Amino acid sequence: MKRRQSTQSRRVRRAVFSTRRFCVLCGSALIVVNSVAAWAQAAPKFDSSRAWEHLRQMVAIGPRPAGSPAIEQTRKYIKDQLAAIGLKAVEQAWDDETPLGKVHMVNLIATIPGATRDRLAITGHYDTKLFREFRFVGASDGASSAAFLIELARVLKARRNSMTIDIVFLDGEEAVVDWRGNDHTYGSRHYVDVAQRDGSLKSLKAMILVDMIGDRDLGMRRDSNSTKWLTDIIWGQAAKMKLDNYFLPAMTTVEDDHLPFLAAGVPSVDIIDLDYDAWHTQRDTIDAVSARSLQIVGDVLLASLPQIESRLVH
Ligand code: 1BN
Ligand code: ZN
Repeated sequence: MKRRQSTQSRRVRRAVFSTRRFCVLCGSALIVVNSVAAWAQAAPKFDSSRAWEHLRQMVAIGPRPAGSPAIEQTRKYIKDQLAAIGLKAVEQAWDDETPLGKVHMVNLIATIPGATRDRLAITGHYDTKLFREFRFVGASDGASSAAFLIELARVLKARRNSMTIDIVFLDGEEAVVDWRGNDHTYGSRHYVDVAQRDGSLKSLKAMILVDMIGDRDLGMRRDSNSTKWLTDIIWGQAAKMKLDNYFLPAMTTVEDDHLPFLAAGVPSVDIIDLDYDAWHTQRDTIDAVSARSLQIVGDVLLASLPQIESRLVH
């Protein structure tokens, strides 16, 4: 009797145990399924039709040189768009000395939280070069980077980021007169100066710059000034995605907003299409750019982020 009872209770215990094990498995499977579903919902893809609309709106404002009423209007557009996705753009304003006298400039910084305080900055300029002899609206050179960053901010806000991400809209990239001496990269130099002085540069682990990525005939060479490992990750990812006809293996050397970051010791990369025959001409209009080019850069950059994060987060 005793033995029968104990056999029975063993059987019951085994049944309970296996049911429990089944439930535990079931439960964890459910959790996995739910979190995969939440994850899929929470991480939207880069949507170039949204980016295209931002580009169109900024081009419609017209020429947007540093210090102009039109760049003030552009700032309002960027801030409003970021606010609509729940991000606050902090203004970093200053007056800089230029060959044409003092110019009021403003960088916009939107911070997207991540699992660590270590930061990755993703940057681009939103000013256009001042040309008096023709109307320059900078569809690729100015609007493409700003439009791209607004849409990227939307995607990254919904992503689980390993690092804090600063989306930085730089003012004053363009020369006020000529690209020589200090007449260029006002916004990036100012950002790095401030960060060095207030100590926040220490937490900035890398910088990714996008510039002139709208070219409808997109082709971006690797920049020899950029940090090799960052360039390798991004161009390598593009090759894996069979997009190496846009992220070309050929080399070039570019001076741009990444140089002040590199000089301060921040690993940096410039993703730029300088082989753009409308560059600094009145032909840099909406007809010379395409949403598809923005999509390609968005897809490659987002696919590269996990590798960049694992290199930087310990
Ligand atoms: C990029 C877009 N740049 C100016 N507008 C930087 C640059 C200046 C790149 C001179 C190459 C030469
Ligand atoms: Zn330019």
